[in-house]
Amino acid sequence: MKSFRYSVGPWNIHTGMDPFGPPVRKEVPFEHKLARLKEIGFDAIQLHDDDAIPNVNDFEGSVLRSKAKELKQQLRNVGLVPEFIAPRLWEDERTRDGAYTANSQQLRNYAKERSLKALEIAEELGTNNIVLWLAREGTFVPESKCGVRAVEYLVEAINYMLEANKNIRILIEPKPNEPVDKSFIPTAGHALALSYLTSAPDRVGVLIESAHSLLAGLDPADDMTFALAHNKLWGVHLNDQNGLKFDQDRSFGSVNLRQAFNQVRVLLDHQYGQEGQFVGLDVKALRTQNDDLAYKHLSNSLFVVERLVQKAKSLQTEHISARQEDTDYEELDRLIVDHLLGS
Ligand code: XUL
Ligand code: MN
Repeated sequence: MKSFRYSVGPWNIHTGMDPFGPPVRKEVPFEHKLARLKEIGFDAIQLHDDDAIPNVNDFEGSVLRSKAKELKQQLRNVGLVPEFIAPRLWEDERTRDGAYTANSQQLRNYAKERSLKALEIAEELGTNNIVLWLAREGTFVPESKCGVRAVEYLVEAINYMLEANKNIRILIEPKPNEPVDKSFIPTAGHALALSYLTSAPDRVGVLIESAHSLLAGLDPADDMTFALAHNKLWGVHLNDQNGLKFDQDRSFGSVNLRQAFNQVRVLLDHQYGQEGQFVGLDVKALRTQNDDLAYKHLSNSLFVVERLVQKAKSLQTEHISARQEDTDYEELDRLIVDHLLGS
């Protein structure tokens, strides 16, 4: 019996191409990915607008909607539900100066219109969740943009979406850098503060990705509890990350087991998932994996989450309370490490 409902994106099965080398594995057709993900134990699929409808720029109106309906049937046939749609605003050449925060009004308008397509796809698929990873909203050259105006543009774009569909809710996925040098919304704190500037703060929350918090020098579990305290933790992307480098999307728990444990512990302690939230992964297979072995990062991550659930549930809470009482935190530290080491 699984402890959470799990989700993952089709981009998490990939060819291993990186900025320094070509693909090392075959591209897996979308329908095969779906079947394999279901088999591994996932319940839901995360989708960018163009994962859902390839070349989404080329379609609109009833054609767009009928393609989304076909996908809905395809997902139903496999037994996966859609978790969210995310407009992919970082690949089109019109977003090279940013999307919602581009200096050109015409290009900002493109970003907003493209986002409406994500809303339409979401509506057809039957999900209310729109994820915004604000990939290119930031700077390399500080003088190139006004930070205050950038926040105003972001609020304007979010309000535009909230107004266009009164049922959707927006999950901001903060990340401090990559591909930009300095992001306008680098952390969960910034994302939450931004939510309160919008016209419907109750429909704007966050998705916390472990690696993104780590890249900001923060502890993912702390970002999660901060969002939980605001009742705005609506999604997570569990993975791992070795220090302040590029976004590594390592298998969950593979770098820092205690940090991974604490993410699972806070999710359990605060009944994450009871209102339908999914535990999402955003992990990449190492480039060394051949075609057949390029799914282990997914099954291993699920395995580690479930193992850590067992660890969190078997913690002797009375011992923790006693150490909180007498503030013997050295002993608390030892107790946790010993518990994680097992017998
Ligand atoms: C990028 C990232 C994205 C989002 C969805 O670092 O995490 O894949 O999760 O757009
Ligand atoms: Mn992510």
